[in-house]
Amino acid sequence: MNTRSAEEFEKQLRAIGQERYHHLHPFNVRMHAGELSEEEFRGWVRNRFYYQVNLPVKDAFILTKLPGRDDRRRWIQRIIDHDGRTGDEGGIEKWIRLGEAVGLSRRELLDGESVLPGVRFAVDAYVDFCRRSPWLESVASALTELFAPDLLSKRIADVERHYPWIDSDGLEYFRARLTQQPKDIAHLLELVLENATTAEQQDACMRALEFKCDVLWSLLDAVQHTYSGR
Ligand code: PQQ
Repeated sequence: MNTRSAEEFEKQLRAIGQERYHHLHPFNVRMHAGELSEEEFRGWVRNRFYYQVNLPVKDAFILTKLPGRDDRRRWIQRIIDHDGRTGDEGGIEKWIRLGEAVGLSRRELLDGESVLPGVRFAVDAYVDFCRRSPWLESVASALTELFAPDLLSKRIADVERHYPWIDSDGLEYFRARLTQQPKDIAHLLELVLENATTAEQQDACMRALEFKCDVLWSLLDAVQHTYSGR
């Protein structure tokens, strides 16, 4: 296989999202259709929190491997976006507010005891992938973010419409991501498109993105199995 042009490579990466990003998962489809019970919604928020708290951890592993100072300066912002800093609440804190809006306590979220085994396995596999893979593949695994903005805008609108029992302030996490994510996406694309210069590297990036789609899919499988009995 010859090296793809950057344009063709990006097209193929985007095609992976069209086919297997978690917007297609039946649990997500039901969320948007307003079909989730309060218990199912809480189950999702509680378990997704385990993904949220691990994002800055996997980003820290990647940070140690990025070869250049400029890229590290940009990447470190991802950790700050989630962990926050004094006077600047981060994404994890905003997710806790979402938890409170659906009736979960801060303590319940932070102790992590009720995280489902399947969710734990999937998220831990993602962190481990980012810890042990070459930086290019670890970075490529975050490319699911390419597909997130469309889903997030739709999620804000559909949750507001179908779940009036959830205080709209609880959705601040998603609103903030819509403003933070474009810079992440630009950086991811720049790193991957410019540095995957052989067909083998491009293939490895595509496999990394597929793996990450599977992580997100498995998370919803586990939540659906337990909370929706399907
Ligand atoms: N993915 C990453 C990543 O892998 O580095 C970081 C984020 C995602 C976020 O900060 C998100 O908020 C996020 N949200 C969704 C979502 O709510 O559907 C999906 C994803 C994703 O595609 O991995 C991320």
